Amino acid sequence: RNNLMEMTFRWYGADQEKITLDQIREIPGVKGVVGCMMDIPVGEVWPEERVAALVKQVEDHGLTLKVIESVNIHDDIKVGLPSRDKYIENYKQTIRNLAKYGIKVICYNFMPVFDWIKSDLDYQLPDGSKTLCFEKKDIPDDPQELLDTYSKGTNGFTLPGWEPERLAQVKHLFEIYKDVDEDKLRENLVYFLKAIMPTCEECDVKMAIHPDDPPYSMFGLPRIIKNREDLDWLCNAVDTPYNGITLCTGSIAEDPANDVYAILEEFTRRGRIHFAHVRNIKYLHPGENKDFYESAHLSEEGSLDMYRIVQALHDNGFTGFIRPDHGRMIWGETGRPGYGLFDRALGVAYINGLWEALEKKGK
Ligand code: CS2
Ligand code: MN
Repeated sequence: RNNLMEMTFRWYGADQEKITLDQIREIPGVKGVVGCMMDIPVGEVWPEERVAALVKQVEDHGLTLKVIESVNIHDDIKVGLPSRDKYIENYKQTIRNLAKYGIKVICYNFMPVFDWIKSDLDYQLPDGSKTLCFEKKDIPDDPQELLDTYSKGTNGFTLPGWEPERLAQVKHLFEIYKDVDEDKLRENLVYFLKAIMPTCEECDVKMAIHPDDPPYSMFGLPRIIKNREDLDWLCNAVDTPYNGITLCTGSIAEDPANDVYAILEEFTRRGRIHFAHVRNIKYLHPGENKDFYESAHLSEEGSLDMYRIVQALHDNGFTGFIRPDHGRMIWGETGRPGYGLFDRALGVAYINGLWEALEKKGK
């Protein structure tokens, strides 16, 4: 058994962040950053020079860049429009450009229109910290209202997957998805994956889909990566390890019907989890509805057993990349909701502690 995980930390880039690479370098156990290029419009090729410069910048700070989150998928690919082939060619070129500078895993998602959805980005916890929260009653019927709230509540930072230019056309986006049901979306995902797999194999770059957040339909839009069956379908539909998963424990557990531990065990054993997002959530009204907030990582602060989560990865031979997921805002920090420095650093320390305990117990 080869238990090698690589601890990483998401970083949005010097012009998009207050958090510096020097700060990340000082978090014990962090080996690499998970990078992105938020300024490149969805669908365009990531230029080779830009990739080279980013990798150099990260490596000059003693860190590695082997994971990208995300190279987002153009809506024309998700909808299955004829123009998708052009965007798929672009995607393949981006894969080649990334591979050339050492990128090994690309995280992406296949959610129509929106990336993750929360009702409150500044939910106040009794201990004084603030966090992301989802309460169904606070999700407006009109998605435009949600967008307006988001544009006010993000402290001037662009949220991942919520590109303002794209979402300015939210009505148009809903229009183009009107005939896309779950089956159609699945078909379009398989079309995309089959088209890019030869490039991934050639370049040794693994794709890792992020589950839908929350893992059920919102605003009548189809969602297809929600539970064990969906992940099993995905793995079988394109049966190669290059077609893999970003297992986000929070997103999966947001549907209490999902057995997050069993899912982690199964897909780690199947060699399909290339990237793990480890976070805890706290159900607000268990048994009544699916409302939750994103708690501190520590088990006792939320509803998930984080020891079992890390154990499921560890004991089943996980060798991928791992990162703490969203953190709360603590110690007066302000920043991109979910992506402050302090609480995520605490998450790293905690996950590393669990991992070390498991390692030593196993010997
Ligand atoms: C989410 C997503 O996991 C997360 O942090 O905030 O934005 C996630 O990065 C994307 O869905 C992956 O494509
Ligand atoms: Mn996640």
